[in-house]
Amino acid sequence: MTENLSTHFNEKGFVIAQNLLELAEIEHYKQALLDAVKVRKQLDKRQLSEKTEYEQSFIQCQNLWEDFKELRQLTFDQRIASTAAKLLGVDKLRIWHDQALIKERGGRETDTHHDQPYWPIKETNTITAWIPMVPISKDNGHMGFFPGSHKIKEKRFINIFKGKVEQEELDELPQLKGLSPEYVDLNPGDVSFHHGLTFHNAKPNKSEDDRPVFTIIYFADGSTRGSDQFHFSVDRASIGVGEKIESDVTPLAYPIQKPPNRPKEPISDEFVFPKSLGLLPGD
Ligand SMILES: O=C(O)CCC(=O)C(=O)O
Repeated sequence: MTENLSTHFNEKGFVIAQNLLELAEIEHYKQALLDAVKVRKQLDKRQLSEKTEYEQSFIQCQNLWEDFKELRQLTFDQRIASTAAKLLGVDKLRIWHDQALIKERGGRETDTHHDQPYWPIKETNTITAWIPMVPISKDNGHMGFFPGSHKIKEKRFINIFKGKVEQEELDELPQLKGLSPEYVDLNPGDVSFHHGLTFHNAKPNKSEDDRPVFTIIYFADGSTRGSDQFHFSVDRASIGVGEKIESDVTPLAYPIQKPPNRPKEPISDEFVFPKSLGLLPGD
């Protein structure tokens, strides 16, 4: 990885690693992702218009690495994880969770937010790899990042789960003062990385096709639970406030020789086959 990527990431809170993965790999993972989402969403028969506003931004399925072996290879890919570690400037990373984010054709924008307040992790050494399976442009939900917004270390919980976020709420955020989002177009094989404190959003999907994306969220090994806010990544393993977040639900992601086994205690059916959204902050 070049120094330039780190410099860009430190300055702006996001960066694009071009051609990190091969096109043939992306074709393979795209099919694996679509198959996995089909299984996970088999009980959800709703049309886009019948979903909540939050769900109209994307179909979301988390911790696919646990029950889809092919995607486990991607979640624990060392090219992606080593880039994430270098960008954060840490030696070891753990998985917080992975997820599919499929912005359906006709899907609405993703409201402006930053991610860290959704996670009860005290330290803010967190980063997301956003891996598109198709070309991404202004027409199908490209992401926009507020450059430098990660430098203000204050966490602000923006409740995107309840529906459209009002502009007045965003206008009050010190992190966004004087900033406009930088929108990024990506090709399959490119991976974008954003810091957990970087504010971002995504445009609606006005194209004729769904926008399949896979994301992997990492945190620095040694991080601790910061509050009792519910999150499956800590509550499944009964990690208490103040304790180190280390369990088979959030295994080491870098450096490793091979992907880990799935957690001993499987995720519940309610999580795996939700009839609608659940288990998110704000529910
Ligand atoms: O894919 C999107 O539309 C939004 C992604 C996002 O908010 C994230 O990965 O943190």
